[in-house]
Amino acid sequence: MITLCGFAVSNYYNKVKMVLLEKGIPFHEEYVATGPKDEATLNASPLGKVPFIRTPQGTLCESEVIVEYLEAAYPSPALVPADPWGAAKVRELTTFIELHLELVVRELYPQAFFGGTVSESNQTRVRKLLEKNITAFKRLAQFKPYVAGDTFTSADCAAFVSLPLVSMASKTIYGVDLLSEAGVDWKPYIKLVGERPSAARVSADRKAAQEAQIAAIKAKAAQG
Ligand SMILES: N[C@@H](CCC(=O)N[C@@H](CS)C(=O)NCC(=O)O)C(=O)O
Repeated sequence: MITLCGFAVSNYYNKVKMVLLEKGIPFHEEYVATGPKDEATLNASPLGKVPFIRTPQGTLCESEVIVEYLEAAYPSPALVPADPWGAAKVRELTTFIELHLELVVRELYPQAFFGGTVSESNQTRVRKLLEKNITAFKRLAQFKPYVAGDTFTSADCAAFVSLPLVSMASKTIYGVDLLSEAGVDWKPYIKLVGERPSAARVSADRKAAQEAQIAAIKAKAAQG
């Protein structure tokens, strides 16, 4: 049995969870927070990042590596086309979403979601890069109706968890949803994918985890 380690608010955790659910792979979830780590956790994920998985063979970190392992070990239903070209196009999109959109917009999260601040100069630098990268992503993304074309793929698992973050963070920091402003019609796409049972479960679990987090913060504040 596979154990998925991390937490339900993490987009990378949720991408892997969606793949597990889409493939019908039995799995347990184990809550692992980020921050200070014990030796066992660092041996599984040396940067202390989530997600990672525990398997009977050992542990594995880096969400896209995990997704590729799951695709190879549990090929049916396929979330990546069998032909090498189709498979590469799916990976190209996932790389664009995670490396050129999510990793860039992540710099805004401290202020957008966690009550911290991002300096004006960093906000300006990130905006420039995001605008450039979103324009580039628009050239690749198909939305016909799925991000890589007419078939649901693992790139949709990446897009479903990351595109709303690009929109929300940019809207909060700049007052503009940079995805929509660039003409990326992401909302109907997220609605379509959101109707899949895997996506609905991931979203419901994320919402419950976020509500629990907020309740815990309030309870701590009330204690003084
Ligand atoms: N490249 C990693 C990124 C994972 C990642 O950044 N996870 C976040 C949570 S969404 C995390 O663990 N952050 C804590 C940290 O960077 O120390 C992957 O794809 O698994």
